[in-house]
Amino acid sequence: MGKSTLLNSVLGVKVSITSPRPHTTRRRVLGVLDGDERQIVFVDTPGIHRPRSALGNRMNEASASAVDDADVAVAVVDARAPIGPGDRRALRRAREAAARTVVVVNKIDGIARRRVVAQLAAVSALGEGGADGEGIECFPVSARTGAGVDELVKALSASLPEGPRYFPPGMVTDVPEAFHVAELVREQLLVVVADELPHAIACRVSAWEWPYIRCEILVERPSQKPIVIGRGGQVLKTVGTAVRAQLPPGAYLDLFVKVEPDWQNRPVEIERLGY
Ligand SMILES: Nc1nc2c(ncn2[C@@H]2O[C@H](COP(=O)(O)OP(=O)(O)O)[C@@H](O)[C@H]2O)c(=O)[nH]1
Ligand SMILES: [Mg+2]
Repeated sequence: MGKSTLLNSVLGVKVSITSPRPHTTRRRVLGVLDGDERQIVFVDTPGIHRPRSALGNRMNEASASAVDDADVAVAVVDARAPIGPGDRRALRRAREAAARTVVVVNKIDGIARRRVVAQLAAVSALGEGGADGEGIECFPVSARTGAGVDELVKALSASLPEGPRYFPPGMVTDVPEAFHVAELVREQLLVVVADELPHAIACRVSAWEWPYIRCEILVERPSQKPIVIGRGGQVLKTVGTAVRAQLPPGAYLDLFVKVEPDWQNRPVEIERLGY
């Protein structure tokens, strides 16, 4: 849907990883947008889905509590796909929980204007007959190109209640650097091996003595290990190169693959991973 892409676009910095796979984001990620006048805190979430593991439950809890805490819930729907039961559920949940809900119709790049208009109308129709009798405010956006993002931020900014500046100047996210690097590794693994291992992978930085960074890649079964390593270590090489390109120059990234049976259902493991 593009929630994480949208957060990065709003901030102008990559704080949350993205991928075509659903459920890529596994924890709440804060993004702090500091203006002269006000600070806006955006909260990226995994999104609500049907959980299949302890991790899935935890991801749903993180999403639900983020909506409960928000002044405005921003529901993101895809301009290119029909609005489905999942969209409706998420929207209903947001309207119940948050003081105000707006809908972003994302991915308007590269599609005909009339399709965007039709999707905006479809979203508006969802609001009709709602218990509060109010319509739904919609914003056509491309998180990828940035089209419509300024308008969205301006509208959100204008509608937020006054409050304290929660974060110090210069703080862009609450995500620790080591977690972010582990996420960059997972993001690249999703590019290379996601077809074989959609949800089996987790990453954790286990040593950080700049410029040396050791990152462990957890898989669930021994049979998955060679897939992640690749023939002659090719997968790890490709992943390492792509991640290093996003780190400050000089970083030395050491990748290890470890079997951690059923980590997705072990609360202690989920906690240690920072999810
Ligand atoms: N064409 C296009 N693709 C987008 C846009 N926003 C996100 N995507 C792609 O949609 C996929 C899902 O994005 P992501 O931000 O990870 O979605 P999330 O799961 O909702 O956080 C990724 O492949 C993104 O590159 C957009 O505005 N236009
Ligand atoms: Mg995401």
